[in-house]
Amino acid sequence: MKQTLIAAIALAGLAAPLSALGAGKVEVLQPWSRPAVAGTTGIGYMVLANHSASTDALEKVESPLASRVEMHASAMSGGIMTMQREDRVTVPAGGRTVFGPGAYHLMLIGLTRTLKTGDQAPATLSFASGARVKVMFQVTDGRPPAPPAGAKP
Ligand SMILES: [Cu+2]
Repeated sequence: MKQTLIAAIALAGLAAPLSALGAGKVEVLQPWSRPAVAGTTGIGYMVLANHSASTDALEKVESPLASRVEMHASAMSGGIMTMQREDRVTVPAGGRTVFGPGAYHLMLIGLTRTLKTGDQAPATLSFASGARVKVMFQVTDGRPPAPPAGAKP
C-alpha cells in the first residue's frame, strides 16, 4: 500500500513537466495576407516557431472565409516557379518554418469575401501534436510587414 502511494506521487510529479514539453508549443508569428477578390484564391504567410523539444507538423488549416485551405511549397524548376500541395509541413524541435513569398504558403481557395488592406482573415491551424492554434492573417497592401523591432533577420 505504501509503495503504491509513493509510485502515484512520483507519477504525478512527472506528469507536469512532461506535458509542459508536449502539445501546443508552436507559436505563430506575423501572419499576413494580400488583398484578394471574393471567389478567387487568397494567400497566407507566417512563421511557425516550435518552442518544444519535439518535432511538430502543420497538418490542416481551416478558415471560415475560404471553401478550403491548402498548404503549398514553392520551388524553382527549370527557371519557372512552380508550386506543389503538401499534406503536412514539419516544424523542427526548437526551430522555425517560414511561410513566405517563394516558400511555403497557404492558399485560401474560394474566398467567401473580398480581402482588403487592413482586413483580418481568421484561420485555425491543426498540428500533429494535437494543438489547434487560431490565427488572424493581417491583410497588408501587398507588401510583407516590417519585422518586429529587435527581430533577427
Ligand atoms: Cu500555392
